[in-house]
Amino acid sequence: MTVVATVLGTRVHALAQACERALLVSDLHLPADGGSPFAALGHAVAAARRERTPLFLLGDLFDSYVARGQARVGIWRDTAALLRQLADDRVPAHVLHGNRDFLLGPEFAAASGAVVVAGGLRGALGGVDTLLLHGDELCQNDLPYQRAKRWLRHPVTRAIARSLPVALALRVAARARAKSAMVIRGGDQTRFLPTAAAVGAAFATGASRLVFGHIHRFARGRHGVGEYRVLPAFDADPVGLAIDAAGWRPVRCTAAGLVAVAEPGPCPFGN
Ligand SMILES: [Mn+2]
Repeated sequence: MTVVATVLGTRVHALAQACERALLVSDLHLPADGGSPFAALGHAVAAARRERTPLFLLGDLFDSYVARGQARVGIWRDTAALLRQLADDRVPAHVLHGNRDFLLGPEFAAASGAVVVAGGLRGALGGVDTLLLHGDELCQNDLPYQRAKRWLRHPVTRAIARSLPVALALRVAARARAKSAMVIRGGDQTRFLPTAAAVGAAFATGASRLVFGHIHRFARGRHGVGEYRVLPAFDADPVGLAIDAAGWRPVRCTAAGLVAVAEPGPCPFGN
């Protein structure tokens, strides 16, 4: 994929082709047992197939993904098989790396038929120049996280992690999640908000719209001349964003299809 910009260390790739329609969801955190978030992803995939709408998963599809062996077992294999239904129908699916599954690699792309994007994505969605990010890079006040991100994503760390046996990889991931949850509970919550400067850096790419997740808040607002949307955590409420030529609107993914939901308010930004 062609890298067209770098935003706060995140490489932004060009979307290969414009999409008249799109369905975007984020932060599914699919657990090992699948559960209701996996069922809701099934509803999203069914709607995307029915309406031939490209699907974009904006990161943290999985609660954790570390080793390449995971793509052959459990929820990771089942999710790849679910996304494969889209590929079989020639409906494109893109999976952006999140902070919990940035080790998703070519084995998952091969199994699912989805495009795995190691960073952000920019392209025309519903005729509007749109930038998609996971959103962790926007939380510039979370200095311990931003520092850890640098060594966690070092090629040597990644190569070791991706080759771990699955059982060991899952233990390592569970320990990291527990530590992160403790840090988040104990921290000054404004530290975990996107900063206004970071959102400005995203719009400095020239995109008219910005969509991200990561902070698990459902929001929309304006920043300068740009418009942004923040997707909620899909495992808490399976709400995504439907985009077409008429605009962009939040929808809930249900067994009965995509159901419109009320528009949220703006997101507070850190300084
Ligand atoms: Mn995240």
